Amino acid sequence: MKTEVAIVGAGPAGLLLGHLLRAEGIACVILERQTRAHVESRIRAGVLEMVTTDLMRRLGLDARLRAEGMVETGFNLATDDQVIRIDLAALIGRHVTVYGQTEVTRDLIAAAPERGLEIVWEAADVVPHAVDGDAPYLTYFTGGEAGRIEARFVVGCDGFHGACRKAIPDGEAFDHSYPFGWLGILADVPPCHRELIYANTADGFALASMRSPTRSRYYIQVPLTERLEDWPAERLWDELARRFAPLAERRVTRGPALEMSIAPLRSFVFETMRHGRLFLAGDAAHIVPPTGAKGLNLAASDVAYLSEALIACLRGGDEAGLNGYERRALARIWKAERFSWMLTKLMHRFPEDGPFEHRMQQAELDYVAQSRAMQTAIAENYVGLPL
Ligand code: RFL
Ligand code: PHB
Repeated sequence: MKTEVAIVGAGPAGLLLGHLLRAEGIACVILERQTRAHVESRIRAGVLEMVTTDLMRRLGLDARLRAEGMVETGFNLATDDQVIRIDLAALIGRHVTVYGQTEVTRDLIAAAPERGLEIVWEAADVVPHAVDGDAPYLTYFTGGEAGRIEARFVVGCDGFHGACRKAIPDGEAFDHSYPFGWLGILADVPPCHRELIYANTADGFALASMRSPTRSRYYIQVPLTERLEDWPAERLWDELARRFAPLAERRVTRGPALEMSIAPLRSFVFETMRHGRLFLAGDAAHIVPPTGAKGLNLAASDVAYLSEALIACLRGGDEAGLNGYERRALARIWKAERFSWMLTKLMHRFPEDGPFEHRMQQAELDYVAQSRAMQTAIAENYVGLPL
């Protein structure tokens, strides 16, 4: 098979990139390791920046997002004794949209055939070859048969555990891990609060989020040693009820879990995002802890930059954009890394922290509560910095 751009991974980064390139008539193929059903059922992010919703609108693929997405004009930072509302609309005149990553992925996959975007599902053992020359190619297996795609460019959108980053010999990894994870639950029950609440409680961090007026998503901070088997849904509901009772508009409504999972928290940036004709985008190049709701949105901004650069090169022969991709992308990535790290530090209970560190968190939150400048800085970062 021959194409212009071969993309590895059909997560948000790969699918958005594929559609942005197809919109300019560029030939591309996506190789995805998993089945379509698996990709469409992964429960992950929930909060979209306007950068991300604007891309969906530009592609003309935002009909369901506009109909079903919940426009959020504010969110809350809470402690056991105060709830600080960050009024996004009043502070900066912008908003975010609650719309599941699962739904974004489904919309992009459903529109692929009509836009001529080919996705090869269950492509095993994908390996990039000859990326430092001008004839790169990918090899893979589907159903036991060997496949090969020759392309002008290869883009690794294959997530944190993907194959493409490993094909870059000379990168530098900046890595930071946190001594806890998030235990999450998704359930068809009305959320306890109209807007998201990020809470730093005596028992640890908790987040009340949602997917719709009838579907809730909650998380709590748990030690890394915690196992899912030890958390029957009722135990988690008890914990959530206790943490949110003093903070939320309504009691936490319980229901059967549609999904429960534990995700470790990590900050990671890989520099360089390019090796010859191989580029990285999204989680393949960087990870943020979910506290700032930045992961999916960074994947979207990476491919906004990269699609522009690939189009300029493939259609106009101008390589300047490709040469500048990494610098442009990293400038935005590091600011999102900083914000996610800062909000994680502010809102979680760290096992190594003592009373002094806790007073520092309280003082900072008190300052946020009183200072429009602090709230504005948080709001600007939460809705996403401009492209
Ligand atoms: P993905 O989504 O991981 O997609 C990568 C795709 O590549 C495939 N793949 C391969 N395919 C072929 N060959 C290989 N060797 C391959 N290796 C992997 C995988 O099967 C997959 O389909 O990466 P992408 O596209 O860069 O998107 C990144 C986002 O998924 C991620 O950053 C977010 O989910 C992070 N995140 C959040 N981001 C937000 O912007 N807002 C949020 O509210 C938010 N909440 C979250 C989150 C992530 C979470 N978890 C589970 C880590 C909440 C949680 C709990
Ligand atoms: C979610 O709804 O899954 C969600 C919301 C906000 C975050 C992280 C996850 O910061």
